[in-house]
Amino acid sequence: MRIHQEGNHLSGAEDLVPLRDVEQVMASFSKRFLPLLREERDRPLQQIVTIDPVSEKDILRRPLLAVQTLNSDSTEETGTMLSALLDPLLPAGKVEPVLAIFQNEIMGTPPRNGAVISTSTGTILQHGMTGGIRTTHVGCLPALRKALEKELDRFFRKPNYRFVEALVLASKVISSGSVLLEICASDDPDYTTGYVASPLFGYVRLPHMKKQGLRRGGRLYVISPETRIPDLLTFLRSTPVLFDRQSPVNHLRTHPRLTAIPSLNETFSPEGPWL
Ligand code: PML
Ligand code: MG
Repeated sequence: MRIHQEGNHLSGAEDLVPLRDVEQVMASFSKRFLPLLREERDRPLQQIVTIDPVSEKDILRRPLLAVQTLNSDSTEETGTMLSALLDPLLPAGKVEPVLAIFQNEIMGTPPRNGAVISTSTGTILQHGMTGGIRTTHVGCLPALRKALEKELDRFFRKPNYRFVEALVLASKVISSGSVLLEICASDDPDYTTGYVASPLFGYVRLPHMKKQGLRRGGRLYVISPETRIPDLLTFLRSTPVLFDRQSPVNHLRTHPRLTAIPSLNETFSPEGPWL
């Protein structure tokens, strides 16, 4: 379910659920968006519902990325850490050009409907440059989603209500095997936490990714040189991926400023069948 205003994406929610749960999930998404739809505004919003039936045999099952969080009190501290995280993920000398793309194309222009893609050497790909690439067809086992949501207030400073959906999306993007890293800042002016996702560090939550009140944000996917772009786009846009388990933290690269959160990582074991 997506909420648009004159073709611009404002908010969205999606899941991969058995047929018998569709009605209930739709009702819960509608309830979530009702306050937004009721807000008074000069231009009306559109509520767009898409139901895309997929066969169970086509669903890939994957573990979520492991989660770490940065302890930071300012955008300056977070900026320094962002460069330190990108350094081992990119070829020598490419941190600056990639961060410049993030600053110019994501933080320097009005929000797009999806992600921008660049190569690890700092070239922007034209695919979806205007509207951006939207990653869809993701889901998370309900018990796993609940287990994650239960832990949030214990470990994260608020606001944190966007965390689980961002983790699910980033986990799909990185599971493609072609995306070396993703950098994200929310376009919500009141939500200042962002993240960097990568196979090496997992999902690193970054408080103070941007200043409060800034209506700018979005996602940058940085891909490896061997990437076959059409295959990547097909995977991101239409391959159904269900996240059904957490990831162990023991394979993660970490850093003295990062805290890995075990209970968001390896404690969950699914109960019973999904279907
Ligand atoms: C978005 O608004 O779509 C981005 C959400 C980023 C969530 C970061 C977090 O809370 O971990
Ligand atoms: Mg968003």
